[in-house]
Amino acid sequence: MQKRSDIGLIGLAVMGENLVLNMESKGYQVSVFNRSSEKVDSFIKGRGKDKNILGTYSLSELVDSLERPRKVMMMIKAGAAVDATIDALLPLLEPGDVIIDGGNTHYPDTDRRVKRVEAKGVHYIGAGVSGGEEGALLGPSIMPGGSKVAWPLVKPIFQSIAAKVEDGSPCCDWVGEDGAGHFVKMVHNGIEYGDMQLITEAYHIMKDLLGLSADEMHEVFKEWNEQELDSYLIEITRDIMAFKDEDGEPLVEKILDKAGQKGTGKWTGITALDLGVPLTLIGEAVFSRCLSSIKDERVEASKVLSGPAPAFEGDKKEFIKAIKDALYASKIVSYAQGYALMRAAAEENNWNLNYGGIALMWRGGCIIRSGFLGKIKEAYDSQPGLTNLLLDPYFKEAIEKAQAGWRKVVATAVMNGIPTPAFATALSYFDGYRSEHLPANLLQAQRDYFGAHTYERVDKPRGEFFHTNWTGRGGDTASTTYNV
Ligand code: NBP
Repeated sequence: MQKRSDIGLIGLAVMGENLVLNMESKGYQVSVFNRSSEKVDSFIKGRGKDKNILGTYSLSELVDSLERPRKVMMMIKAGAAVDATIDALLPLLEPGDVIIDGGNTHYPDTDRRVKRVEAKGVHYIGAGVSGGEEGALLGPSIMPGGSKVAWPLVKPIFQSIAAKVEDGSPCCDWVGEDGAGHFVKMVHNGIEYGDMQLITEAYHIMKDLLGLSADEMHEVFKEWNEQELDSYLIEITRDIMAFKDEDGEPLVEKILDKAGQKGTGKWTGITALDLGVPLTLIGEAVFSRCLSSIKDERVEASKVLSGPAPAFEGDKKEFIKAIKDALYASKIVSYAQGYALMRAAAEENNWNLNYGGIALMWRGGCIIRSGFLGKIKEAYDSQPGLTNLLLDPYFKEAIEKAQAGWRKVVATAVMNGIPTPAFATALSYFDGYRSEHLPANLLQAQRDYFGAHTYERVDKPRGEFFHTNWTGRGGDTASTTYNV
């Protein structure tokens, strides 16, 4: 191992180790560094043994071991650790070198770091990496953004280690400027929250209303995974349903119903609120985890508050089909909302996002991978300026087909006291989005009544604002008209 390494990687935890092994397996020589040096030793002597991997014990040793322009990738805990590592790296690097952050960084931090690092003549790439441990080793989805001039320098490495779809296209392409890569990764994670919530709602109805056993649900998910819902998350749900604890009972039923979260769904929701985008399904998915997490409070409330006892009458097989329709239609709405968020962010930040390319990046390697994303890619490839996915002919037809079953499931769940916040909010969004008239006229009247916030009229040109002295006691002075 005489030559200098092609890339350096900092952070030998689960993601870093596996990415290094993936890169090495594709013919790249990789130098590695970890804050706690014993992890370098154990990696070099363990999984990295007899491989084209060079252990280093200081950042300067790492940097000195790299081919110019140097490429240094951080795979460490997001936040202050990333800033501290950049601080330590910058004096060691030269203009033209590249720092890459592959962690789960919040995109405004990447926006800030791109500017800071570029001011020193060094390039900066914030790359979302999805796929967990196995993806990192065998092919993750990688979403890079930041200093575009640096993309050709890292492209061969990233595209060779990324997951590939059937035709061999890599699930990695340039996303956009500044923090666009980490932004798209954040939306990916938000959509993942939504997909998971939808599956849990289907499970809840099948279990508590239809009385299906885990084995029966295993068969249902198995069948769904062979149809239009085919996806990694349906596939693992199928397998979870079949997984038995030591006593032969389904393990899933022994797991406490208290969901955790690490913040990316919350960030997606906050960004949507900031940009004024109705991202209702992901919002409900985050809040559902919050509601689940107050388990003790719910246990107490269950002793006090009552509702209908679920009782199903009808054809179970038909109803299972309707649940599939509800899940599919809601999933289309969730992706439509996620794409609307990306469009709004692109406009706000002057990013030139490639929407079809993003669908392709999510098509393989990552947690939300599915055949469905191939259809989204086709939709944006044929209409790059598509305002809303619901208006694409394929998805319009799919929703039309699923609509009756979707409505039946939401209504039945409501009547039986089974919460389906994501199915229901998706349907409300769909009904709202397809409405020429919404009751916001009354809302504007209320705002003008109590706060002189003014309103526009349907019989006057847009942009002309009126105030009415509703009670005769108010004056004619109106509040300033602006939107936040
Ligand atoms: P962790 O997120 O658990 O981070 C551990 C690594 O960060 C170790 O190498 C640790 O060094 C290093 N580190 C810490 Br903690 N503080 C540091 C500091 N101040 N300076 C330098 N290094 C520091 O590892 P991970 O699960 O492999 O994830 C790495 C990144 O990838 C994270 O941003 C994560 O959110 C993201 N990600 C994770 C997954 C996943 O499935 N796990 C998937 C996709 C993305 P030490 O050994 O000295 O403590």
